[in-house]
Amino acid sequence: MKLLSALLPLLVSMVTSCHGLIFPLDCSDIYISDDTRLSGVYTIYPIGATSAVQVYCDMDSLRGGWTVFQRRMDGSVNFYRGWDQYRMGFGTVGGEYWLGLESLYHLSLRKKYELLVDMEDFEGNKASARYSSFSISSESDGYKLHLSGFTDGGAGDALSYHNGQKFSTFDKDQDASEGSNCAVRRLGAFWYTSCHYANPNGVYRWGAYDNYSYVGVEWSAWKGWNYSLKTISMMIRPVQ
Ligand SMILES: [Ca+2]
Repeated sequence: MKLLSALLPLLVSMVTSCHGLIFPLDCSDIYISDDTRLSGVYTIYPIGATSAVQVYCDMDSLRGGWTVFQRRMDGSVNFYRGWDQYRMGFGTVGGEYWLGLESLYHLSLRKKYELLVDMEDFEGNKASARYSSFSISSESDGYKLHLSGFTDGGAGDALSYHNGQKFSTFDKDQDASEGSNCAVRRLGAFWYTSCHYANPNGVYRWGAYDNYSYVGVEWSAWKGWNYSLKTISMMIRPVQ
């Protein structure tokens, strides 16, 4: 009995320290527990032990540990979807997907994150944009975007224009464009202002196009508004 009471605090501290390992909140918890892990699909628990959700972890970019919440790569998944889908997430985690605003909000509550946006065009060029602070507010506040601290990785800053905006889908217009719905006009879903400098959830269009402008998978600061990117992924990692 005496031994047990002596061991109990030790056991409690072991269970507590293993908690991040058993129920990792994000990809950085997985990375910290074993930094030899490869990029790929893992299970995380953004809203606690009963909230298992699959996610793609980028263990390569800038030393790894990134939780990918948005990814386009081949046009295989339709991103023109409504509020409930953007709220809860959709797609194929090994391919194209959207993690979901509710998970993203809960992650924002638990840690301070930075944001990395990696992208590639159809000519094989790569570029990125990094923001030292990233969070979104609750659903009741429209999942408003908060970011700052831009660092250029060649792509330029296309997101600061969207800072402070609520998230909009074709069936929930919370943009700054009075009398029009940016999600419908730009065939996507995003933190639209009136309307966008970046449209990562737009229509997958295989490079340059000259008809029906502004609806592609765009990062205007790098390729303009009439070039749809080959790949783009948005990912977060706790600030060190
Ligand atoms: Ca509007």
